[in-house]
Order: sequence, then C-alpha cells, then structure tokens
Amino acid sequence: MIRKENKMKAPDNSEAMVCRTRRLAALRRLMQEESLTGVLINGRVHTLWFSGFSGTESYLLITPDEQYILTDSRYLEQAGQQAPEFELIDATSGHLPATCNLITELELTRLGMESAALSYGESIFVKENCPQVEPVPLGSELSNLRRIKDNLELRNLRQAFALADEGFRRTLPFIKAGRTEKEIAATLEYNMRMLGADGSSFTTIVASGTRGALPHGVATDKRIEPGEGITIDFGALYAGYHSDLTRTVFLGEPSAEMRKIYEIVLKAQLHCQNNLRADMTGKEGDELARKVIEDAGYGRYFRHSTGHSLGLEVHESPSLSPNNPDPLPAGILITVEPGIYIPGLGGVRIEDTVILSEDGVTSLTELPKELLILPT
Ligand SMILES: [Mn+2]
Repeated sequence: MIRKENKMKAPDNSEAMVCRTRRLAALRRLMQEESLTGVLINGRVHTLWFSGFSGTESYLLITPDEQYILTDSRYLEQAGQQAPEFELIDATSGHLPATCNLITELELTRLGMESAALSYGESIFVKENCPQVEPVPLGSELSNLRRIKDNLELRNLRQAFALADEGFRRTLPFIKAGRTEKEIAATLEYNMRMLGADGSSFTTIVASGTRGALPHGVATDKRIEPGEGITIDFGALYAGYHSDLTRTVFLGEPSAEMRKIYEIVLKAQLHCQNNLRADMTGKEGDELARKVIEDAGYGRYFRHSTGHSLGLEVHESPSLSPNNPDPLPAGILITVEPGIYIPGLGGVRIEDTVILSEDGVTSLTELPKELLILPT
C-alpha cells in the first residue's frame, strides 16, 4: 500500500477545520457509545461533511485516533487540499481492496458502515475480505449528527437561498403567455448559475394551469396561457448546500376559486411559519398549517406533509408531518410548504424555510408571497 505524504497537512486554523474537528469529535462519541473500532464512510454527503473532500469516489476510514481518506490518482491532489486532517492513501489500484487492506492492518472488528450508501456488493466484499469485521449499520445515527447546522453551514445555506431568491426575481419578467414551462425552468436555472450557484438543488418544478394539481409536476413543453397559475418549486446549490422554495404566480387575472385557494394557502403558510416553535412535535407543527386548510374545507386537497429539514440533502430529518411525534429541536432549519391541489382545476403551493428557536423563527427567504399577477 502506498501512503502519500500529505503536503497540505500544514497547520490550518480556518473555521472549516474547526467545524470538521467538531464533527469528527461527535462521530467519535457515537463510536464510543456503540463500541465501534472504526467507521467506514463512502456516501458523498457524509464524506463532504466529515472531511471536506468533494470528489465523487473515495472511502473514509475513521478510528478512535486516526482518520484516513482513500482515493485514486484523479483525486489525490484535490483530497490532499480539501481534507488536510486526513491521512491520504493512494487507492488507484482499487478503492475497496485498499480499504479492506487498511481495515485488516488496523485490526478493526466492530465497524460502523453507512447503510444508506454502502452497496450490497460492497458489503459482501468487506465480509469476504475482512472476516474479522463485525458490521454495524449506521443510518439515522449519522444523519442526526448533521441536524443542527454550524455557522459555516448556515452561511452557505443563506447564500444558497439568496441566489434562489435573486434568480427568481430576475426570471419573473420572462414569464409571458406562450413561454413553455421548460423555458421558464431553464431561464431560472441559468439565472441562478449566472449569479454564482453551483447548480440547481433538484429538477425545477414548473407546473402551470391544471398541471398545478400535480405537487411535483416537472416542467414540460406546455405553453403558459393567460389566467393560469404557475407553481415554481426550485432551489440553488451552493458549496454542497441546497435551498428549496416555491412560489405560485398568476399570468393575468386568476379565477375566483384560484384566488380563494391562494389566500387559504398563504394564510396556512403564514400561520404555521409565525407560530412554529422549538419543542413542538413535528405533528403539532404540521397541524398549524393543516388546520387552516381543513377549516376552509380543502383538507382533502392537501395530501403531503408540511415541511422538511434540508442542508447537504434537499430532504433531511426532522419533518413537519402527521407521522412525526418527536419534538423539533431548537436550531434546526425547516421548510413550511402547505399546498392545495385540485385535479382538473390547478394548484397552489407556497414554501419558505425558517430556522427554529424557542421564541420563534427566522426566515431564510425574503421573496414576497402576496398574490402576484404578472402582465400577460
Ligand atoms: Mn421542499
């Protein structure tokens, strides 16, 4: 096995290093609780979070005293720069064989494995090549470490939201009769990229007219017509972090029923956002929005949960959902996105994201959400 001297291992007091050190310390507390001799990480999200390495292929092996990153010749220099706290190992001859050699050399036994990322084939390979290993699946134990965002993450998230916000404002004048949903999605994504986004958080949703009844209607070749509502659910990706917001705008005057639905969704969104508190359960938080819609007689047309956390993934736990009986911890981010979807008529969704604290919330978005009627 070739171990590369990590030239970038010079002292680094940057905030990012401080954050990564804290994250590794949290993982080592988990290792102690679970009596693990090591943890194997290969998912991109946790690799980035623990090490700073943003390449697409590597393994991290973390023991109580050491941390290693194994990657190939395409990425050795990048990994050395991005993950200076990790000992760099050249695994060009094969990522998993090199990792298994290291596991054997370190005599690791109880080994935590990322159950959401390690494939069945990979786990069989580890079992066959490291017979001494007792695999311990790690799922929510790992993602829970990422629930409360540190200041560095919050800065990246604020930037991701600011880019989406400004990208959307710049796209509004482009929304005209005759434009296709795809053209609107492409223009929004272009605007976010030109402002500095690394990409889009997910495939942009543009659902106009009766297609608005599809909560996740991705953009099609359909052309926008006067009088239609247009639901746009989008986000910018920045430094690995995702923003996620939704607005429904109208091209020309909406029908009376669509206007009514808009006002109910807006009321539900504001009521939930303004009254949400840490220590409420996810179910109680969901009910803040759901009750407004039910009281207005549209409960059967709101069939998804009210919100989710987000960060390095678009959907993270916890959720604002009838299925979440757990208290919401202070410091989490959560989306508030009620909607009403009526087949054959159309739909409205409004989504913002807030940071939760004991005494209230702070919104990450400043995009207005009063009914917006665009000129045809
Ligand atoms: Mn969302």
